[in-house]
Amino acid sequence: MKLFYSPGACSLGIHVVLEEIGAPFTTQRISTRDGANLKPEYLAVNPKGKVPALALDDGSVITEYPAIAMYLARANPGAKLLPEGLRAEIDCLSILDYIAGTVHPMGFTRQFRAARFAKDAADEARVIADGRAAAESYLGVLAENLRGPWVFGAQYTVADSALFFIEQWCDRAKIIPPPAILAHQQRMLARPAVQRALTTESA
Ligand SMILES: N[C@@H](CCC(=O)N[C@@H](CS)C(=O)NCC(=O)O)C(=O)O
Repeated sequence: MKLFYSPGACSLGIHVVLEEIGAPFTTQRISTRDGANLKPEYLAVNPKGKVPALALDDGSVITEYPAIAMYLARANPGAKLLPEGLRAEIDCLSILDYIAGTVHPMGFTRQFRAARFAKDAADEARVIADGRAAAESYLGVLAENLRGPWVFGAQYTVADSALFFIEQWCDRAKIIPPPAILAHQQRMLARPAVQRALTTESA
């Protein structure tokens, strides 16, 4: 397997999942800051021009965060990265989708890439403020869904690594999340798999 990631991007959550599983994988840095995600070589991998993308050993490529996370969890049942039972699994998918489809774009992309959403330069401050307010409200929902110590209680799952990239983005956006989220981030930072992913991405 090969993970295409950009340092500190949402792909960090998938990077953590791969480290948690412990199966062999390689990484390729595609820095969105440098526009590497829009170069023809990468568009040949993922025509959407986004990270993460996961290339499997059979040559196929999976895109979209929830799809990659669910694939990795289901393909590696021994790692126990999904809560048990169909109903709980669907709740996990629901969290992944909320993070990838709502919190990420509506809360944080609006802050980090305001120019994309603004009518003109003068409008950017409004877009950032709207993104910040939305992020704060979404973090409240995520805190309510956090049973502790992990999202699904005693079992660590792929929902935790998704929440982690959002927690790291709170630091970047200078947002102080609810205490339960802050405590979860500290627990994540203590995990060896998280430390390995952060070390690779900061190299
Ligand atoms: N819907 C995609 C979104 C992924 C996404 O937006 N990734 C960002 C990095 S966090 C990206 O690649 N941005 C590059 C760009 O938009 O130019 C997913 O959930 O995987």
